[in-house]
Amino acid sequence: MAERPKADPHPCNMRKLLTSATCPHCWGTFPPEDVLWIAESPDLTGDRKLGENERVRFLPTQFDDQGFALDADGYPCRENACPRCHLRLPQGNLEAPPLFLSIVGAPASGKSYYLASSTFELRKRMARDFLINFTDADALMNQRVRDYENKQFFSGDRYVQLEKTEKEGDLYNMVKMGDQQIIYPQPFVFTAHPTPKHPNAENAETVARTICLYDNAGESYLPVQGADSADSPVTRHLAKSSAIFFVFDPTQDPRFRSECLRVSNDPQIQEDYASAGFRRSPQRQEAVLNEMVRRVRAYLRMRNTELYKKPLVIIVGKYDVWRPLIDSPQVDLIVNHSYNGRRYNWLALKNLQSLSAKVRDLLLDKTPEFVAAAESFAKEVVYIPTSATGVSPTVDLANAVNGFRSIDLKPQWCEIPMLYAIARTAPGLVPIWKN
Ligand SMILES: Nc1nc2c(ncn2[C@@H]2O[C@H](COP(=O)(O)OP(=O)(O)OP(=O)(O)O)[C@@H](O)[C@H]2O)c(=O)[nH]1
Ligand SMILES: [Mg+2]
Repeated sequence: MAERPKADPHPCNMRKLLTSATCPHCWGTFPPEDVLWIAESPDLTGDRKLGENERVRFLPTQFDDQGFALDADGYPCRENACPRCHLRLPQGNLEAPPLFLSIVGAPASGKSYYLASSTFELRKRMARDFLINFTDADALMNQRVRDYENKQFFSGDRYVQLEKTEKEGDLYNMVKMGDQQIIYPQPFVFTAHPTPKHPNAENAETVARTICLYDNAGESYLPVQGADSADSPVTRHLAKSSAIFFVFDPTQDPRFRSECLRVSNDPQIQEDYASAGFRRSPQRQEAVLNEMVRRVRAYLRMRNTELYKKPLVIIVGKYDVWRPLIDSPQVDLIVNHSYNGRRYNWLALKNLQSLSAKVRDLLLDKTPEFVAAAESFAKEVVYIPTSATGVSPTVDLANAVNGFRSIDLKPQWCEIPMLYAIARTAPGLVPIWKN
């Protein structure tokens, strides 16, 4: 019998890998050939960092014909793990450069709703408008954000609400590093790569990105002892971020609120908001921004006067409440133009900048200290209004919060902050129309 041609066994020789990969859990960097494999055999359990219920992590010595590692029981394995923290690692993290995007904001500012609406919109719009496949790098790791999306957009005419993000629980992973138990936040990882009709389809390998997002509890961003520490480094993704999103909630500022009361009946801006079940941050939003600035400067060893060089996007949320406070809000942020004889969609930079200037003027009027704090930290600050829901939450007759119905939701501009961050920091994926 003719001998079967031997496939080169090591997976690193079978697909194009980065020279250095970054773990989305512990942010450690390592050469992809050091990646661990997770045993498939049900009998191989117990990991010194993750505990006895986790399957064994190992550095393989044997591979099957297709390049998959074989565990000690001879089972071909499919899943990888970080050599530093041993947590599960999507394959995309070995293949496409990571794009970390941090979503910062005070408690109840709307981070979780924004996250769900933005990923839900991006899944549709990236494919339809920008010929980009935006998809889960690992469906299991993204389960929480998929649950948020399902609740928000597939609950029909039932009233639903997203729960407050907790500071502990199943959104965190415990890892034993030496003698210490470290708590890492669960990352949500997406891959964004050109589809065959994208103008950069030929360069898919170089322009593709692995996008890493987190849903922190607002309390983790407050300037209080222990909110982020060596054994609970829950906001240290800030050090890796390509762009920072700060979710500013106008309904949490008394100066904005009195203006909003003229134009909206949203229950969050009413006197009895707490008895209806709504929350507000115990600290002012500019204090939360200043604390973020302090952490970023410390992690990146920046001097106090040094400007942050990556984009700081101020997401001014709950736009449905304060929309009437800026004039001519109708503007196209995505435009269609031709390139090399074919028509494509572009992010309209000039329109975005003029919208940003209007929102900045409003913030400067109502919360000048917030604008000053943002602009004395980052060189590039852009203000983007978004509404995760397009409508206000409802309360029932007994004045208890009902939440939202999927059939009523009309998110506005939730995809724009990420499109902007991708366009500015990952060249070749989302085109920018500059005129
Ligand atoms: N009107 C309006 N309300 C919103 C919108 N997005 C969120 N909310 C309300 O804001 C409240 C807080 O939203 P969350 O997304 O849970 O806030 P968060 O920042 O994740 O809060 P933590 O998890 O505590 O940090 C919810 O009760 C929602 O009803 C929006 O686009 N419009
Ligand atoms: Mg939340």
